[in-house]
Amino acid sequence: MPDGIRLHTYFRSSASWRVRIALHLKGLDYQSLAHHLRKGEQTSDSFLALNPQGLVPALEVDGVVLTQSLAICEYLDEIAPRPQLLPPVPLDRAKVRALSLAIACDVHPLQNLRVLGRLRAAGLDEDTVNVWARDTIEDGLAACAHLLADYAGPYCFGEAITLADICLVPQLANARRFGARIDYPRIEAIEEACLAHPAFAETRPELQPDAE
Ligand SMILES: N[C@@H](CCC(=O)N[C@@H](CS)C(=O)NCC(=O)O)C(=O)O
Repeated sequence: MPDGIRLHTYFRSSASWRVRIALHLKGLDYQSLAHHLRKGEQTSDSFLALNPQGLVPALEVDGVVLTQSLAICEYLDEIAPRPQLLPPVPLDRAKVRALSLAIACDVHPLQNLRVLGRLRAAGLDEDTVNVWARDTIEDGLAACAHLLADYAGPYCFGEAITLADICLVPQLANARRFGARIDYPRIEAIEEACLAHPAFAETRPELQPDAE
């Protein structure tokens, strides 16, 4: 097990929340280092030296820097295999990854701070930018509802929390922030089940030391 884990984070960052949930589930202690994204601290030379992408989260493990929340979660799953974030059966694992990637690759990046900033810089007004973010999230959640339709709860893919839940719940917080519709009973039930679990409840954005 690593001697020292440092998480570079921001309270409202949903990608950072994914990692906080995984660390909590695995019972791994870590030190939190906050970077204020709205003040642009992710673009400082010192942060770019850690993560040239200028994005949180980044995880320092015994001095080695890991980036990309899903790669970090899979790393944590490998060093601390219980509880498993990815199911043992390859077909199930592919389904969990597909939902996780649908959110992390196809929804979240389109409503990310820098993308919305670029839309504003291109001349879009605030309402149009918000509609972009809201519609992007609504399209993604509609697809997720379909991807989950054949599975029973309480979590996305059954009785065990997986990487899919770790991606879905933080994305729902973003959905609320942008006023996106979340009226899918299955998704609402998954969120409720997850938030009843300490790994989700105790790592919520509003409980972070840098929360505003
Ligand atoms: N694919 C990356 C996304 C990371 C990401 O977009 N982080 C956001 C916060 S949730 C960020 O740092 N945004 C800063 C910016 O857009 O400048 C991951 O999963 O780690």
